[in-house]
Amino acid sequence: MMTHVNTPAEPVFNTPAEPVFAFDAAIVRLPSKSVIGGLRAGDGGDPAYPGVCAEHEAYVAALGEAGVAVTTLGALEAYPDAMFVEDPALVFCEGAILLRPGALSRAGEVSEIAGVLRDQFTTVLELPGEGFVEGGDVLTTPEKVMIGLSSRTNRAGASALQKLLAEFGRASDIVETPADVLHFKTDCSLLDQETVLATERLARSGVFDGFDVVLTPEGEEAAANALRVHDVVMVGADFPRTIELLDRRGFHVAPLKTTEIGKIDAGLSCMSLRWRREPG
Ligand code: CIR
Repeated sequence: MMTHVNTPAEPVFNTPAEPVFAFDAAIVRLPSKSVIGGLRAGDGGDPAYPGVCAEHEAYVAALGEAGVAVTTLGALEAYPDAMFVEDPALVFCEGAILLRPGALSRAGEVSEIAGVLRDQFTTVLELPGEGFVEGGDVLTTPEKVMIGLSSRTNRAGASALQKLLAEFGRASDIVETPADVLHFKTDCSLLDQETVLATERLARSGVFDGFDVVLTPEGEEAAANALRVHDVVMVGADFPRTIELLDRRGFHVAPLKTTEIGKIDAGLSCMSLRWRREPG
């Protein structure tokens, strides 16, 4: 007699048809005056509010020029870091995920962004359990999602996130962020389907084996948080050697000022949540 054994179904993972940087929608939030008191590890002085606003405005314009429809949310004075909307949530074409920031002062940003995500996405999942994840620690590549452990993202949060990503059909790996680096993506960004821009300290961990890795020049580590949108790579304007390097490799570089937001450890990816709404 034959016995039929039911084996548990393996999750089926998506291979996105579109490049992961072919965004057509984004959410940003205006800076609050309280941004001058934003979290920071160093002591480079407070950012100037008008300068932060100018940097944000140029960034939103650049997203628009790259073909992205931008939804702009109002400033939140109660949350100095709330303009960095990348951290309290994740967005994919399959849906959104509400996270739990590891920075206590940022916890309330999640409920502040939940409403617009519920308006814009049919599926909005919530990170279960008590672990922490911030979006700055999550890099989406064509093959998988990389979740970096950091002072803002712990293993419990990362494991809980992996299960939610599997519901979206997305494979993921938990990886390490270098010591004393705020977020995983502080030190890396995707330049194209198989190329990353990364700091030497992150790349030497081997986390990007299999990728073509472009290293940030020494002293320009903060340039690693660049942002590819369609055919444009937005790079901090204060990093001339990185700009030249990417230009020589044939990338279409758009330099954007990040001097003021850099004083509170922020870069170009942090200021938006980006996704592809329409199938290509
Ligand atoms: C913070 O420390 O949370 C903010 N001052 C900077 C957040 C930067 N976010 C990001 O890189 N995704």
